[in-house]
Amino acid sequence: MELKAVFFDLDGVIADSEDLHRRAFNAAFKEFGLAWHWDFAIYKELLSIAGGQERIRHYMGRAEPSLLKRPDCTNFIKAMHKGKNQTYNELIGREKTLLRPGVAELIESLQAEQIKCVVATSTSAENVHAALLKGFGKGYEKVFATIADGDRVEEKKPSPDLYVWALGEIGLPPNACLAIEDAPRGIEGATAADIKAVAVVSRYTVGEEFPKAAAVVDGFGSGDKPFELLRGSDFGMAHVLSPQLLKAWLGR
Ligand code: XBP
Repeated sequence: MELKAVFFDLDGVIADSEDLHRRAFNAAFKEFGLAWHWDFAIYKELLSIAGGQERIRHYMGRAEPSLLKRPDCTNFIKAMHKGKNQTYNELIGREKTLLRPGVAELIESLQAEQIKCVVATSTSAENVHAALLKGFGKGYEKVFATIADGDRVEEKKPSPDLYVWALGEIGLPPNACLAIEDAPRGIEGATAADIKAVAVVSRYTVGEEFPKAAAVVDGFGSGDKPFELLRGSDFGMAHVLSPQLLKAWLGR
């Protein structure tokens, strides 16, 4: 089947933003009087839980389970997450660039071939808006055929729901699409929706296993900084993610 659409995860794939989320979570914990601190190692582990509110609830269960019994626990988590998002927005504003090197070039070359670009992320709508606005400017909605954010579905990744929702929006079968993810649970979500997926590892997922990925690389690659192929075939092509290479991976 011909490649008609490419799904991009947001945090870790389009944007190098996961550490900003981490710092924003820590600021919210402080603001809400919690002596919690998520360092790199803890956050790496917690990234297996998709969604900010889900991640807070999960950690609460292990760090301070009595809080889960508070009658206003859900609202407490919601308020903390809201505070976290405000800080995240401020942190984004201070960044020079948020996009991972090479992603804008890949999106441009896909569009030149009329291949749709889609965002598929567990992240909440307001944070998706903030990140894409920073990355692509006011016209970001025109860059993507559709944006599947975490508020669209009940079950986030590794559930296939986001992907299934997005397939419905663009009206394409899964075998005409390829997903780019940086984390195993993202690859799970895409493949559970029958979409072939490749991993572009990020700073938080280096060294992880991606058993279901068709290929694994360490970045998008560019002329002066080609990606390293960690698994799969490059079909003899240059180590830069290009429509040709994505088509070759889909074809396998
Ligand atoms: C992204 C996430 C999100 C962000 C924060 O998942 O897990 O939780 O870390 O999102 P994926 P919030 O990259 O697999 O799509 O906006 O919910 O805080």
